Amino acid sequence: MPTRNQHPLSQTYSTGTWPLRMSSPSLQEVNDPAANEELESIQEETLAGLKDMGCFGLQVPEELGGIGLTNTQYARMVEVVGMHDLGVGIALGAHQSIGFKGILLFGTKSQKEKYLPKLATGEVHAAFCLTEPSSGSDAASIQTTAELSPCERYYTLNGGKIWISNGGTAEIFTVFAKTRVKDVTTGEEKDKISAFIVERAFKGVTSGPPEQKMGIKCSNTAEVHFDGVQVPAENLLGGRGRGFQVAMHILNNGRFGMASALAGTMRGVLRKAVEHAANRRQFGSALSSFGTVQEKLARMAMLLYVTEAMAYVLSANMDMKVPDYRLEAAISKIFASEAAWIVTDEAVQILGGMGYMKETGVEKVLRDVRIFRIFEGTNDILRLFVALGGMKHAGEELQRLQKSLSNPVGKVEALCKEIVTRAKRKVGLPSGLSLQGDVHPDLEDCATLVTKAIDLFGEVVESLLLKYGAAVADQQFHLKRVADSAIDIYAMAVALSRASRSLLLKQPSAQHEELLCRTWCHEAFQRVRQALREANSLAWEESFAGMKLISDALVKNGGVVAAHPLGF
Ligand code: MYA
Repeated sequence: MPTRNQHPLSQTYSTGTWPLRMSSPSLQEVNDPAANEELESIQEETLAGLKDMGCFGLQVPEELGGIGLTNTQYARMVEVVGMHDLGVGIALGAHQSIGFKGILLFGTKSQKEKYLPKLATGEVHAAFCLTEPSSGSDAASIQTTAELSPCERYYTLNGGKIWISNGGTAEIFTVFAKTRVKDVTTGEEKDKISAFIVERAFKGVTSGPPEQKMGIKCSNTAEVHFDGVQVPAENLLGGRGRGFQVAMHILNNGRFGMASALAGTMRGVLRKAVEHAANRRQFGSALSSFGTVQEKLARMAMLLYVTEAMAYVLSANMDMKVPDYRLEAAISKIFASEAAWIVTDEAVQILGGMGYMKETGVEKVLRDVRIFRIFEGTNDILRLFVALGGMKHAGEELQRLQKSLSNPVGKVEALCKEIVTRAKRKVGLPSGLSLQGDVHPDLEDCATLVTKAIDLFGEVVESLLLKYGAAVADQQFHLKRVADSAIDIYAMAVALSRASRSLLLKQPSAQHEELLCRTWCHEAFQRVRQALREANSLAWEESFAGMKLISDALVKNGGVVAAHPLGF
């Protein structure tokens, strides 16, 4: 049996011609992650090498100076970066994954021609400016304003942005600000967000010193201020009042790179953990012979397997121009960032004292990966987005049923139907809910588990919708569990698709992949069952109510309420 599972790109997807300029030495040869961290910036040699290879314009069309990679090729590229240095990944990602992505997606011909060539070569860098002191997860609440001049030739931009990746180094910013917009039907004026391309060269743009961070230290993070900045009206991006949609679209579109970058990270640390477990002897045996270590390694391998499957299903769907991939993008971001945290933490544990030492390089990765659960939409807010995004669909279906039937008995399985259907696109499985017959016969037991999980999921979503109606949006204890189930079901579906394909293609690692998939699906099914039980049972209602009271008491007391066990 092969010991290494194959990369999902190896046979499944054709990457076409690989347009990256490969004359330069490899990133691993040039880049020194420890030196970058010490410097708190990226070494010149690395930056020059990345520019030479075309890494600053990976998805910019060739005619505009980039190398025009597909999403799948981009994902494969950032996987390599993620394996070697996440800080470099963030600098590159903040530049093109979100920094100038708006120009690429929504820019006019002249905006693209003006800005993209210099950005694609890395001559100038870009940043995405959304977050403000009073506006983090609540992106719609930004306070920065952009007022149109009476002559309508420019907007005056005022406000401040915080924690902006590349904020201190970028020359070009995508900035979100409130603008007054007249409703065409009512004539009423309202504040609506608009997006702008802002140059550092414009008078009134300043940035703060680099923030001192826990990890990804070589990537620059800084405040950016706009003080009466006159932005030409032609620098409006995506239409007046369309900024929220522009921001969401950029974020959805950028999230796919996270899963692949973190898959690279996991591969790197898993290799170190395996090497140590195989070579380190205690009590007369290699660590790898002990059950507790075996369980860790197996779980790490499964998490990597699923993350890779999610990353490349998503990029493939995007390449196939699937119009709406926001749920998959959110799920992939949540899953990958949590998987990377667990895998890296377990690698530190397997490495023991060595894992805690700087020289091994894993403690740095642990610090680097922590931010991924926070930025680009915290996993908490994205869980609500996944649960509500799916339930909205299900709720509409239920309303439709309620209108057409006096007694709505139809099962509301819309979210899962949608998720599973999407997971199956491009991985060789036809659309439709039934997984039976779509998967390799050797994995039918797993397919049965996925369909059972979907049935359970549908029943619980229906029950919650009937119980709470629109107020379900406020039931965050329940929504978290609904999202957890959706994520696990999606993870089962992509693992099943990947392993089925591998078996169908008789890949050398197919038997190993079958094992990864089966073990994953059996565990995930139990988790789904448990999470759904929690979301829909009286016993857990009591527990939720208890947790709410505990939290309220802590907040009221300004900290811990229980007396110290020693009484003083
Ligand atoms: S950048 C900062 C990141 N910030 C965020 O991600 C903010 C998180 N907040 C949100 O996403 C939103 O505010 C939420 C909406 C989701 C909470 N796609 O009433 P609503 C629609 C499409 O629910 P809110 C950073 O961290 C929705 O359907 N549409 O809105 C950089 C509705 O439409 P309609 C969406 O309650 C880090 C409308 O909007 C989405 O305000 C650096 C209003 O919805 C969506 N997602 O809350 C990273 N969400 O009215 C570097 C909502 O029609 C990159 N809507 O029904 C690293 C890259 C990796 C490495 C690469 C290496 C090279």
